[in-house]
Amino acid sequence: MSARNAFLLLLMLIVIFVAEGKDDTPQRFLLYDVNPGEGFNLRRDVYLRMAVLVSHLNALQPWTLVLPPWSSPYHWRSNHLDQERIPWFKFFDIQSLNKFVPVLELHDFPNKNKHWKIDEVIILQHFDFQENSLWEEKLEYVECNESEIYYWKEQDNKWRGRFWNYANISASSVRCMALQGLATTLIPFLIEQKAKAIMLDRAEVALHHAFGDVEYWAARRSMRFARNLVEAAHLFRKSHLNSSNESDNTVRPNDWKSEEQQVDLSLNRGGPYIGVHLRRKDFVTGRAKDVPSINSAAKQIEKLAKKFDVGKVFVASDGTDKELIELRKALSHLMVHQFQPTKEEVELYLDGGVAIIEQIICSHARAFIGTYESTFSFRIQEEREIMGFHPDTTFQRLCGDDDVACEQPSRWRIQFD
Ligand SMILES: Nc1nc2c(ncn2[C@@H]2O[C@H](COP(=O)(O)OP(=O)(O)O)[C@@H](O)[C@H]2O)c(=O)[nH]1
Ligand SMILES: [Mg+2]
Repeated sequence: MSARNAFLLLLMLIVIFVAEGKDDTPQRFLLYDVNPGEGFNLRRDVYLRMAVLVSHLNALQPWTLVLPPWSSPYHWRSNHLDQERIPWFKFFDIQSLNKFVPVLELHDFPNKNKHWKIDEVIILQHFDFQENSLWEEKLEYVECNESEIYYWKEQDNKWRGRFWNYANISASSVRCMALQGLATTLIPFLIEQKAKAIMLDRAEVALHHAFGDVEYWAARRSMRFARNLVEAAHLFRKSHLNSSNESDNTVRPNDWKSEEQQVDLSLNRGGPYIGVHLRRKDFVTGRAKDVPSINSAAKQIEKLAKKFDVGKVFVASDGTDKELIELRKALSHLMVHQFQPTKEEVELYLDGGVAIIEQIICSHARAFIGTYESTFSFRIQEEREIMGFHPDTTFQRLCGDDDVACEQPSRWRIQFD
């Protein structure tokens, strides 16, 4: 071998060595899932808890958060559509999420011949309730609550389970852990594990690290919606509600990281309409005291329209056609608008996307009124906080028919650094 070739060989070996050396701290992956009964908007809240957890983990080791595909929560009613295993990009701006913590769609999670392997599944559960015990952060391995285990071991010694309705995912181990604490309470445990890919199931058991602080809001601000949904909402605002970011004074930078706290808290920002979220279905029976009749809702909406001096109302609702016809009748003095997608639009946006378009339109209104304890309404309030609306225009809710006291929503105000 010539001296030159020997030198090149040496150089190559050094390059390989250095590249290998970088792998000393291998990439680790956090996957998660939520109680199947939980709806879309609570799931978005659980995402924030996991994203903040991964952000803290990343200060110690390189971790990536794997985005759990969406599968038909029971509220998605377009049964003719396949609404299983929906990737996040259908609803959210992945690049924007990535600017808070590294995220990966499940289909991009490393696999072998289209088989995905998770090293460890940890099913979180609550500690048994003990009267008079002081609250302290704690976690320990426990026996699985029979009712909460969705996993089984097959003959190949691998665990199968729901896994977001994918058949080609398995886990090497499944254990249950009782947790009383914050998502970040799990950090020492997660760091200590040797497993490369860990999944937390029932992740909603873990609480927010610090609900409502600057970091929470940074994660929340990174949850920008998919561009086509934003555009559909903007088109609707323009053509039906005389509303645009320019005329409403709600222009925002493309990158949430360069967003600044809005200082114009005038009551006149937003489009010239009232945004209403009228949650019906299970809320009508489940929370009868706190949810108004259609007639009472109409009276409350009318009052608000008068107060803000607007003649238009945008109604987002999961109510029946009959309920909405009744509402329109009772609001005959006002122009009532709903987002009524064509068949093609539903196919394109899916039920989840349609709901998001309605949320965006509500969030841009001069004033918003939501439904008591609906996470769908909460997410609209947050969106309005991010845009810097006056809190008096945001934290309002429809009151039950006989609820004279009618407590208004807590004002979870945005925090910027
Ligand atoms: N399109 C549309 N869907 C809604 C509306 N309100 C509720 N839904 C649907 O019902 C689900 C409600 O569940 P969830 O997100 O858990 O919110 P919550 O139950 O109100 O706290 C939403 O995810 C939507 O699919 C609405 O105003 N418009
Ligand atoms: Mg729900």
